[in-house]
Amino acid sequence: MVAPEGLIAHGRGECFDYLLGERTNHFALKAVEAAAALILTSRHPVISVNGNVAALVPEEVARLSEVSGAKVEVNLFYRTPEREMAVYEALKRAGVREVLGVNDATETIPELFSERRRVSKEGIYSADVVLLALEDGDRTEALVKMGKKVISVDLNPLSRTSQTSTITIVDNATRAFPTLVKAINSMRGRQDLEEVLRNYNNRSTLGEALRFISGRLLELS
Ligand code: PTJ
Repeated sequence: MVAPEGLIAHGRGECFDYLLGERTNHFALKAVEAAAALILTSRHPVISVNGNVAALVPEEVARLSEVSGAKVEVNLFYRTPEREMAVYEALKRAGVREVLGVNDATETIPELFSERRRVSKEGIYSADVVLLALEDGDRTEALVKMGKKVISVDLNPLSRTSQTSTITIVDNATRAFPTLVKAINSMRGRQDLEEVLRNYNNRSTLGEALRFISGRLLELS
């Protein structure tokens, strides 16, 4: 399921997780609250799944899709029929009812080239909100340029995905997905969701993450 480059991405993430203390910090919780508000007020949310996400959190993707009504789409950077099928089957085994992006990736994301462009018309192409994790910066940026709101899960607050997303959850995907499921369940029906979104500032959340890492390194040294 995972591309060799995905293993490198995973290792990079582990390094940042050490710097973050391997726990969900206050800035991640703030981003999760905003992400839950955005998903609950969205018209057509979609969870974009690559090889790393399918390997790390397939059940959590199924649960998130169930509680939020978000569609699930396979979207691979290194797309091969074998990897497509492996990710599709992992999601199905985990309980995702409908998996888009395998036989129906007929639309294209402008500004991206070759196989990375292909997306489903019912999924990412028509989504207003896309949730992704461990994702490549070019693709995140292209989705934002298409007018999508992007929620990303990324342990590195300096990555281009983190820097260009609408909401960045700086946390391990294995902790962030279950936290987001809980937040959606507890915030459903709240009247102040728009206000939560208005008060959220991703720049300052990323700044908090960097200050946390810096403070932790000083403390440890
Ligand atoms: O499966 P494909 O073909 O779509 O390929 C996926 C690739 C390899 C293209 C994709 O994962 C990738 O390129 O990722 P990057 O650009 O290396 O970025 C991955 C980001 O995720 C880095 O900033 C890592 O620090 C971060 N990361 C790694 N592990 C985790 C993580 N973030 C959250 N949770 C993790 N467990």
